[in-house]
Amino acid sequence: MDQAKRFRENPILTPSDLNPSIDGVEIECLLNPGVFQFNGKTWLLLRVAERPTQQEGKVSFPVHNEQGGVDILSFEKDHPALVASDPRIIHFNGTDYLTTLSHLRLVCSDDGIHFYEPEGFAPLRGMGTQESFGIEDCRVTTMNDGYHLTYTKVSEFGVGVGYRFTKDWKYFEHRGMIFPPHNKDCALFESKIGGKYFALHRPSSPDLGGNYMWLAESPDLLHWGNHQLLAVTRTGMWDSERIGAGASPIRTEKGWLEIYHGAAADHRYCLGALLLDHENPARVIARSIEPIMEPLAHYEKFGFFGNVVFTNGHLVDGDKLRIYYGAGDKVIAGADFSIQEILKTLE
Ligand code: MAN
Repeated sequence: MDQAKRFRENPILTPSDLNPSIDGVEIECLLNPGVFQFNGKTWLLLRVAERPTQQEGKVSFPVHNEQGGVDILSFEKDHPALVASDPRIIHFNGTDYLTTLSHLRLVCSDDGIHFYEPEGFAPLRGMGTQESFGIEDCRVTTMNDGYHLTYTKVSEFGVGVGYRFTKDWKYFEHRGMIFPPHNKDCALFESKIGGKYFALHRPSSPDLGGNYMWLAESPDLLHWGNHQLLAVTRTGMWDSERIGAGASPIRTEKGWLEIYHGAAADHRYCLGALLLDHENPARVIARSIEPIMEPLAHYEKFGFFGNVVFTNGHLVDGDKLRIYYGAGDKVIAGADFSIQEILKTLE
């Protein structure tokens, strides 16, 4: 059952609320923000997806070049070597491309509902060959020493997990790729368990296996090992094709509560919950049978890629879980949940 209390103001941010990051492109989608608190405000680290205005008979999209600038590539729509059946991804002559280029942009708010772009905070952009198709879907994990950013690095060589660290959102330490392709949806635990760091991640093994959630541990957040399978897709259910972690697991009295996304073959993205053991997070205590949130609102059903609710950022205040999410791969929305209510569905 859908338990989300959606904000009355939804969607809270749409592409026209921001300016494109460079000349010659438009903002096509705002999606999947990381969330954190800083300087007494609520901040979102938005994924901003851009591309040039599309011309009749052509598909055009930006990519980063080796100098750190942006080139526009363009293919004829009726070219026999072009496969363009998914609005998000195309194949040309054996190479895969994304139809948009994403960067990450900071916005902040005093009330958690009305967001604006503050002065003096530069966007985060793809850098180097591993990020030539952009950076996406950043989880922001707040720890004692600062903010740990785990995000999707995309290039023609694959999709992997990147890691950057900051204390002030102005200077960033680039800590490289922590999970190589194909991997995404990496959420760090905010505290150590038994002296070790833990992360949820989602490798894909489509030929044998699937898009499953795994757990890894690390002494230093850089070197990850002892990988353990955590949860698989479920045949015949809403999460039969792919699953992946949302933001950091939430410590509750019953265990670690993880909000995750799942989709079936029809690409309808819903949210569910997993409950993991406090001491041994590789042990799943319970899992949602029904989604806790489904694409129901108009702005969730229709968009750049409709029928999507996707979250990778939240704030917890007592029993209140406030998620920010990408709706229809197009706009940003927010919703509140009661943690106790979610836990009840996991009994
Ligand atoms: C999938 C979707 C897209 C995303 C790419 C690369 O196709 O999740 O939104 O851009 O993967 O991560």
